[in-house]
Amino acid sequence: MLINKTINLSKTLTLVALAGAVSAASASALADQWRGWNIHPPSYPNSIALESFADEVAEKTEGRIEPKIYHNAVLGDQPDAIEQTRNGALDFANFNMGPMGPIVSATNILSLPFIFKSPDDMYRVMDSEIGDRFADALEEKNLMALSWFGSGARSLYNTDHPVNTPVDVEGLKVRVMNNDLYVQMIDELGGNATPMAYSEVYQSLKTGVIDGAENNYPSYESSGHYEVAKYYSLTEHLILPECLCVAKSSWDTLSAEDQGIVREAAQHAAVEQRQLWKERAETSRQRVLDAGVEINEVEDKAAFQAKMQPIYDDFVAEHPDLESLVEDVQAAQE
Ligand code: BDP
Repeated sequence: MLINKTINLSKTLTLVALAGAVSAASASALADQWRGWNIHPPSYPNSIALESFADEVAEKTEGRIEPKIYHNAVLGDQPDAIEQTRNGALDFANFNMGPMGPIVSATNILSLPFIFKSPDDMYRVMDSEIGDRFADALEEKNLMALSWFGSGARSLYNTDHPVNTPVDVEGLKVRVMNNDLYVQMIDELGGNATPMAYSEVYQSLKTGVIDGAENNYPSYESSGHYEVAKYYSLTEHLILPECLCVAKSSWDTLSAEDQGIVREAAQHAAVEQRQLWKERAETSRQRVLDAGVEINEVEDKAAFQAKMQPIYDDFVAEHPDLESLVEDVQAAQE
């Protein structure tokens, strides 16, 4: 009797366990497992905001979508991740508009040096109907830009000397993001541009393959570039928006309700990112100063702007269809 009872009990337990496994399996078969790409380490403002996005989406869709973020570019460098998101191998990502230029021509407008007067102007323009036009251009290439993050202003830094005037850039080997516009930008200043993946910059600075690069305070600090390139010069030549982008193929499978949830979560994430960004920019500035970095103001930014004017002229000559959008971005800041 006792033996029989034990057998029955263990059978029952097995059945219960099986039923549990089956229902868990069917729940996760129903759930959309979303893979998200991120270039930054987990403590970076963008990363924290992406995690909030993932949590809000999972919670509000009651697990119908389960986003998971892969930080530190473990799924590939940025140009590669853009391709993967366009073809649906990745579901979402935070992309900078710099490396987007070779794929979505209109976004090159955002990469024209000094196109935005300040990060606040950038936010204002991107949050307006003008930002929607950039989102439309991205959508044509299978990327849904659901909200805009900030990335401050990018400035030049190098291992050798402070940059005060364009002459100080002459002969410097400067890493740029993957975009011909940036090659031209450094060329116009008399430097030698080297397009290179972000992950390779630290080692290249250290071994002298390049002399410098350009980035905002949080990236200059979190990447450790400040340890090897100690002169940070406030040229503030690029103020680039970033998107929280979802693959169009993933987006199109969603119900209208879930699209609403995902869009709203992306907008909340942007509000959080912008606030965290502000704080982190200051913390990073202080950290690099404490580490002995020499930061210099650039008094005559107009001199840099003048040197870079041919970039505008060539861009408009090559893309006459985009001239009015360039003008609209400028006029929105007057
Ligand atoms: C950072 C951007 C990141 C870029 C990186 C770079 O947030 O998307 O990949 O600069 O310079 O500021 O490559």
